[in-house]
Amino acid sequence: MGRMILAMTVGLVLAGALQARAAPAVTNWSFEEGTAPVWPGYGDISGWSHVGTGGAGVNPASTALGTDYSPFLSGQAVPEGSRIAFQQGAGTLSQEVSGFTIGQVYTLRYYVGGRFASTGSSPYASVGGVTVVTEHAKSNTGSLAGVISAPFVATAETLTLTLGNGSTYASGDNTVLWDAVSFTASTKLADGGFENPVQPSDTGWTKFKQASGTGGGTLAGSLWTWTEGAGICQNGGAFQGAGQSAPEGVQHALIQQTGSFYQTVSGLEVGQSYVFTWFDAKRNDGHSGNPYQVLAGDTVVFGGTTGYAPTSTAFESRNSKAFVATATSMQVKFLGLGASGDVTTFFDNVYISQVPEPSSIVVLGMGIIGLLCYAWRKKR
Ligand SMILES: [Ca+2]
Ligand SMILES: [Ca+2]
Repeated sequence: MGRMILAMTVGLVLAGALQARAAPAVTNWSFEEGTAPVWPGYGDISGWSHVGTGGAGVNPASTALGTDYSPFLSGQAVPEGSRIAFQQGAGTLSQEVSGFTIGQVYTLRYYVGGRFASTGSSPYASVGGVTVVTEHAKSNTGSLAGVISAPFVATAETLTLTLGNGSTYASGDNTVLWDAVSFTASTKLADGGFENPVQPSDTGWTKFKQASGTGGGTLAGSLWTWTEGAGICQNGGAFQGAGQSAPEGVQHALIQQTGSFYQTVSGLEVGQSYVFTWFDAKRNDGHSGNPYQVLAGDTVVFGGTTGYAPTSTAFESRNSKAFVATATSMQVKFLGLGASGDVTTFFDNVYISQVPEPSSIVVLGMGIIGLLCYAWRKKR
């Protein structure tokens, strides 16, 4: 009975958090506003300030008439609407964004791309001066890629959003492409930071517990269900010979081999798209990462068929594919796939976020229906 009330309470808390909070709006978020760009596209970007060594502007979708109408987009599809922004050389695009709730967690989402396959750029993003997407290499890989930032806590109602291009991975004309820049309010899952229950804080082998029984701590009272080699460990314990601190709090989860941990997430809106975000790292001391999947219900939303094994001992931000809620409650499961050996992956800070562009999914759905109608007509 107590467990049932607890589960209902968790559901209610999530229901309020997931559905009630509006996300702050980014001005000209998809670069569709302002005067039509003139070839090759250099010019002001409505709502955004540009500072940098090179030019910036807007490119529309290619006309695909054999003319390189949008030289920076270079034939790639526009992810949202019919225009993208480009930024050439090191510098920033920025604007003030209002409407944040102080203390609320948000994630930043956008599409990012490069101009040429043979040369690279170095995109990154910050909010309120805090880096939320670290500088990384980007070239033209055929399409712009969706990026979801690490969750961050709003420290003011108005924060500066900066889309930057550095020089670490730059080559050639160092062009980065942007589209569909938006924020979404995020909700930490119940015990999403694995700080509960507190593991013993004395030394070595007592500072963790696995469902298989190993370790001196306990998993009793956790809002996750644990199996086999999955469990919780505290900073400074036996799994952290070289001192890998949890990115949130002082504890994180771990999975060895085929262990798993899962819980039911309540308060979902049927038909709405969501993503999970979290941090992972491989165990230190020369051990390999354990390949794992993340499942929403029965659907694999991260890791593919063979799983993903982290190769870094530093915690890094990951996100699932977007999935559509088919019920108001769905199970999320982190599942280890390591068949044998001392393979261990760490996890921390699991969040769920609404995908803020349901209109694009509706359009895609209509597109598929349109194609089916076309095929049906053609067949007749
Ligand atoms: Ca756009
Ligand atoms: Ca933690």
